Amino acid sequence: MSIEIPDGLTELLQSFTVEVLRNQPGDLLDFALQYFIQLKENQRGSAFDNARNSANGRPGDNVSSGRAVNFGMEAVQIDSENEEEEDDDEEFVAPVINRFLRRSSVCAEAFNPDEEEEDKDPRITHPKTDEQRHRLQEACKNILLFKNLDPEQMSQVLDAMFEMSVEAGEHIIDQDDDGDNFYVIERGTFDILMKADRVERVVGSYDNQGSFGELALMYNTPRAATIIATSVGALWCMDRLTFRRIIVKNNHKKRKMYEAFIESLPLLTSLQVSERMCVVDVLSSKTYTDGEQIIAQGATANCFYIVESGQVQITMNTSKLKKEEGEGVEEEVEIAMCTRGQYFGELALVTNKPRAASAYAVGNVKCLVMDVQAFERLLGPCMDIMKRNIVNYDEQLAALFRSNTGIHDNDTA
Ligand code: 1OR
Ligand code: 1OR
Repeated sequence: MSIEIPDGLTELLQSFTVEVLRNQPGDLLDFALQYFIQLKENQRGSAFDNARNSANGRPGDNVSSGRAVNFGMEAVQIDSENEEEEDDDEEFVAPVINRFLRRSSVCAEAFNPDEEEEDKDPRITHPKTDEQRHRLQEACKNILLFKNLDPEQMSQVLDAMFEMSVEAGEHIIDQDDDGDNFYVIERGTFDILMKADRVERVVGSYDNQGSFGELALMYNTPRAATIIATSVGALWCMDRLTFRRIIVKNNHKKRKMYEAFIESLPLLTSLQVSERMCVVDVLSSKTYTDGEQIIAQGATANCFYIVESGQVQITMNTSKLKKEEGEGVEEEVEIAMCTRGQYFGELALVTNKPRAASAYAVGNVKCLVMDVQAFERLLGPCMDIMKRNIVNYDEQLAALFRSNTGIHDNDTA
């Protein structure tokens, strides 16, 4: 008796196996679940993708062959000028994400350096005056994506960047376009707009700092949002090839380094494996010395923190805890201590208010830091856990407030 092998089974299993080998997931079952769900989602969205891809002159995916989901996208296309053994069929792999359902979690394994030839591309250098280089260094000082680069990589980044002036109203990026450059803001304000059900609305903004345009380059997806200048401004731009050669390659290392730690975080349990890896892509590690202030109460919030090592003391100014200020000198009291795996700095981002407390390093501390845009984009599914904690803060604050003002629950009796 012969057993009939259903059409497509071999290809389906083959492509799944390739993805497993490429990604080496910690949890195979979770990965398989996600892989096949995305395959199904892509199948549903393929009519749109195929139309769009053919408009772009790009081959659409052959969903039925089981090649539609590729977490290790674009191992072949990038740096392709020097790759002779490139296979036409593999030239372009469509984005994994269903743009309409899961827009907020654009993510995938972006690069496999083992499959790429080291540094074959000519380095791109845009000559700069000392004054320009100084301004560029200032603008790049706080860019999280650059934080983990070694000095040689950083110098290549600075060499490759070029300046661009912008006018108010200018579209720097249009949603759904292909990605060309990554941008660092030197000055100016910019709106972030996204389309949902054909209606475009402002979902965020940049105010004279930060960077954008990394997602399309990291994951080879269409631009996830539109970015419009709302004032005159200046940007530093980095071409796609340099971005991939340096930043994406560095992210690959980061994934290996932080995979186990990220998997262990209770906060991120609601995220799928590949989403957790995308969290790693946007995190950067910052170190603080004993007593150094990480967050200042009352300040505007830009970042979210996870303690990687050491302890972080959270303190609050006593005026916040007392009904009557007045007589005494204000002091800061400890309200919490965060250790490895715990997070802080979420409250101001969730409530859109200034920082509720300060944070200080106790001894040497390492934190993983994420900017507000990435926080909003990636941590939506973790919001329930955060909100439960925020309710705790409120209860504790109310209790402290009562004890400092002599008001007790049973006083009312
Ligand atoms: P890109 O290459 O896709 C558009 O081009 C850029 O907008 C994108 O990279 C990011 O750098 C930037 N969701 C997606 N992209 C965002 C977001 C965002 N914010 C900034 N960009 N958000 C999720 C909204 C559900 C956050 C909004 C605050
Ligand atoms: P943030 O963005 O406001 C300060 O910056 C961070 O301190 C805050 O987010 C929280 O992540 C963290 N009340 C308010 N914020 C707290 C608290 C807290 N604990 C830690 N943070 N309370 C302590 C509850 C054990 C209540 C205060 C009495």
